Amino acid sequence: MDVINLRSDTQTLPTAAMRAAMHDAALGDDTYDEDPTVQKLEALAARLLGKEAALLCLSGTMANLVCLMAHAGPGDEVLLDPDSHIFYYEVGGLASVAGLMPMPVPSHNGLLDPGEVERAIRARSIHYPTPRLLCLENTHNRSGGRVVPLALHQELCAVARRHGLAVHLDGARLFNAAIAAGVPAAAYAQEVDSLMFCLSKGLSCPLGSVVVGSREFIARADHCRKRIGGGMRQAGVIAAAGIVALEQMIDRLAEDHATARQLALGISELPGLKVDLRSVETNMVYVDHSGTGLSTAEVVARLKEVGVLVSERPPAHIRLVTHRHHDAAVIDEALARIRRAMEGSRR
Ligand code: TLP
Repeated sequence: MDVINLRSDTQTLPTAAMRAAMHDAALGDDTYDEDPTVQKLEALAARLLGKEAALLCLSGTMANLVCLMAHAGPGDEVLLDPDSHIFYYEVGGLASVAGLMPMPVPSHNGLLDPGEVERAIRARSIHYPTPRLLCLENTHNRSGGRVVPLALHQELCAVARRHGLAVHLDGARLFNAAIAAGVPAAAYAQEVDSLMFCLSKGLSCPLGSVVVGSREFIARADHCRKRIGGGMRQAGVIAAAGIVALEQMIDRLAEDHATARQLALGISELPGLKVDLRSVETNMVYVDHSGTGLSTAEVVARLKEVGVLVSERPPAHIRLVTHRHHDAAVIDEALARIRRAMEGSRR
């Protein structure tokens, strides 16, 4: 039985074109600024997003951290959603490595409210840390891959600017957001001081995330990356796959959105399982399993027995993420297996 792996789009493997490009990549020492393939990827990313410069990092977590460090110093305050990836999943690097003070502003279904953000920005005072940065996330992971509409994104950035804050966008899946919103990714990028996007998710690279910003910001980010041990040598082997991703893999993300919808519609017909179909805007499906009477771990284990791998979002949800390895036929098979697993029958 072939396993259907829907735990994350991070599970994607590099394409044949990526492997060939990695094999053939021209290489040099990137710490000397001498890797031509890294330079090509960074120039391509900067151009695509309408920014002056770019910086390749090893992971999305590293890219976010480098941006936090480049924007703000120990004791400064960062406004962000407690459900954001930076706050929730990045091991507290914000505090432990960058020394920053989080000011949580909760989102509603992945969307921050500009008025609530504005009210959370405190006046400069001897008593308060200095607010320096607003962090945004698009698509918003913990709300089910929801898209922040461009107009709201613009409003949030305007609030930050009015109060002298910089804006960082965690755009791990920014191209999913842009495709779903029907606007160029550069339209989102234009509003922010820094953004990072991941090559290693739906775009199928084995690793790598890219930060874009002004030349001056990227020079600072480069320094911060080095400080946390992220200076690289012949990183063209990574960058080569990234170039293929940007040239060949962006448009097809729409297929993952279609299979996510197919999956969501199918699951919502199964007894005990609930999906808020409005939340399925990109490639993620969060399923409320509370109607089954099973714990999240039990649901995940049952699905694993029928060869469907999903992520736990306890206490009441599992997360399924679609990606290029699973087309509509595989999703039909996944639905059949999920039905069987939830009926309690085993293969
Ligand atoms: N997200 C992963 C897990 O960590 C949850 C996933 O499977 O979705 N920002 C966002 C919005 C992300 O979703 C992720 C990864 C990251 C940053 C971090 O990227 P990596 O894993 O490359 O450090």
